[in-house]
Amino acid sequence: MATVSVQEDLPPALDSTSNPPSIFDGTTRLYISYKCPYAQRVWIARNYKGLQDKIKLVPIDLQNRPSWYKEKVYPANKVPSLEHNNEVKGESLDLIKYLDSNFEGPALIPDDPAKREFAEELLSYTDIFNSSAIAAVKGDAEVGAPFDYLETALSKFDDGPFFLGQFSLVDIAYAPFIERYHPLLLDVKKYDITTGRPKLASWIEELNKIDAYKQTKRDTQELVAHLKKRLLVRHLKNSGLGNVLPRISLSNNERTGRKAGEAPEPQIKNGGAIGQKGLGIELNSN
Ligand SMILES: N[C@@H](CCC(=O)N[C@@H](CS)C(=O)NCC(=O)O)C(=O)O
Repeated sequence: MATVSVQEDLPPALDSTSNPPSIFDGTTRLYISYKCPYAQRVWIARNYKGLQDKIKLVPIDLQNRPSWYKEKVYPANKVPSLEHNNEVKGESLDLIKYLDSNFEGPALIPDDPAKREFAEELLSYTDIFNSSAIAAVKGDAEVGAPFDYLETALSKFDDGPFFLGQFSLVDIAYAPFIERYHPLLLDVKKYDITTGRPKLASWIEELNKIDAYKQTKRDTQELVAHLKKRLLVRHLKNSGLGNVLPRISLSNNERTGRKAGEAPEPQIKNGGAIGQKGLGIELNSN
């Protein structure tokens, strides 16, 4: 279903020097980090349901986090979290369901029981998918398996290009991660997850036409550079060189969430550190 496209001016991220919003004043707030794929899920759901005026985005700079976030908003100190009806809730998969059940806008889950059952199966696979894909990036596992799973899943319903045919919360759950793994695996392993997977290729193409998602997308080069930078930092830490690492400063883009090109991320030239076994990578990068 088509939704009204609203192009928002994205607010700058709040950091340790920022005052808190007036918490529990009746405003519904979605706390995110512009670079967090988990937060991105809820951001996409909010946009798709056309809730831009009802749910205020509050981006947080996780690397220079305001202390009030943990103290007053969300003791788990993670994003995403949603302040609604004098309560704060977390966990991205719970939140996308919560938005769907408690707010107006196009439904994110179809009524068809078979599709609902399949949705649960696919949602419960997301963590396994992520660990398998991370292991693949690190070189600890065969790259293809998690993406083969998605290709097969995309063949189940043929009334549209998405996991349940029409766009749903399952697509939202996977989109931010595919957005990262696709270019990262191309860059690090020269592995194209769409080769030999026509359904996945078409899913990515169709996803990129959804405004609610497009507005949350990070610049690809910036994402890849950021993830590689984290790989390198982790590698240096693991090799005992962490104490000589300079503090990594955020680019302007990272602070404001502005799209790419305006202040390019420094490129990591040390390709040799990438892809070695045992390198850590967190796609839930701050
Ligand atoms: N299971 C959580 C994961 C959320 C998460 O790990 N968020 C990261 C950023 S992408 C975070 O807030 N990290 C901060 C920290 O762990 O201190 C969800 O699905 O919402």
